Amino acid sequence: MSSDSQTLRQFLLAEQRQGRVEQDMVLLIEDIATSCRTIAHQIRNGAFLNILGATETSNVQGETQKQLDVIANDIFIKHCPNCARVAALVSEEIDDVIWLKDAPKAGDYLVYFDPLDGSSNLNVNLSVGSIFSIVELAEDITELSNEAVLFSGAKQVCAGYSLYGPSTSLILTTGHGVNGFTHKIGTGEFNLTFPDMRLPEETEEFAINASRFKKWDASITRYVEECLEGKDGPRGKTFNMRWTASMVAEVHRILMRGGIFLYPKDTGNADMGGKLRLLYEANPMGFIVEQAGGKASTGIERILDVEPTSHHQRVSVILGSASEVDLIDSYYKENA
Ligand code: AHM
Ligand code: MG
Repeated sequence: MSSDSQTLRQFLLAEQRQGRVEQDMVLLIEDIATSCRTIAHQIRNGAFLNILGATETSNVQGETQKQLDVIANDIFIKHCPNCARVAALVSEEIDDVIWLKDAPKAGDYLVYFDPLDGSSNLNVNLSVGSIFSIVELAEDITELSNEAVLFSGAKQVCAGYSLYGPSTSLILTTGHGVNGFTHKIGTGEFNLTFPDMRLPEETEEFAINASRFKKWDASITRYVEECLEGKDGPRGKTFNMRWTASMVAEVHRILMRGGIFLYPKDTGNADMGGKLRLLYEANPMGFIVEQAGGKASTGIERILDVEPTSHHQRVSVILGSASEVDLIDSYYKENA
């Protein structure tokens, strides 16, 4: 990839000329990209700014917030309202929906985000990321409630994430495939470095937190055991395993070289409905993975078809290479 590849703005304006994205969406994506660049800067200087530790507050999920969770959240909240069509913000770190308009109209945008995912990795200097999802309202909203933002992932018009790894990436879909950008040190631009990302159909790599194996249901247990049996088992091939405890890093690896990521509902998290949140973690990642040719399922249904019942709802997540997701879905059918 040449060092003068398209900037994010050039890419988005070309998409706009093809009628694939509206001008207001271009502005909103650019504001999100600015948020991610700013968050990356804070993370990379976190040790000097003394902001890598925890706060004394908890979020609505009952999790202790890291200082950078709060800083990243503030950065998203500062930049996203620049676009005049943003009607509401839904953040992992904020209990209630933040309404920016008194009377949201059809065509306005709802922005859902996890400002800093995997933040338990911060103080050990491992990868973290930001995840976002955008829904365009099909109808006016008359009552400003938390319930008014409950739309299935199939309604998303844009989703993406930024990975704060050795370099800062921005991965984006507006429903026309997936494109990856890298933050260029020096110019400060995001440049298109991974056009039209496609994830391989077949894989020999899976990612799951294996410390929870006693809590898994029969379908997940069977899948993982068969992978571990390797060449002599029913899969007839050797599998590799990875777990970074950062969903953004896992999804990025899977987009780049295939694989499957599992954070299923199990007996340890069933009372909450799972671990990962539907509206700002599972839905955007599901949209991206599908747009790259993969699949995303709860085991029972396509993640993007789950009808949400609350804005911080959690869900079982199985996503990645299509054939592996299909196989796990078939185990759930057999065990139903
Ligand atoms: P967070 O949003 O509170 O950071 O939690 C989500 C993260 C995911 O990035 C990751 O896949 C998972 O939690 C790791 O969980 P565990 O620590 O149970 O392995
Ligand atoms: Mg998260």
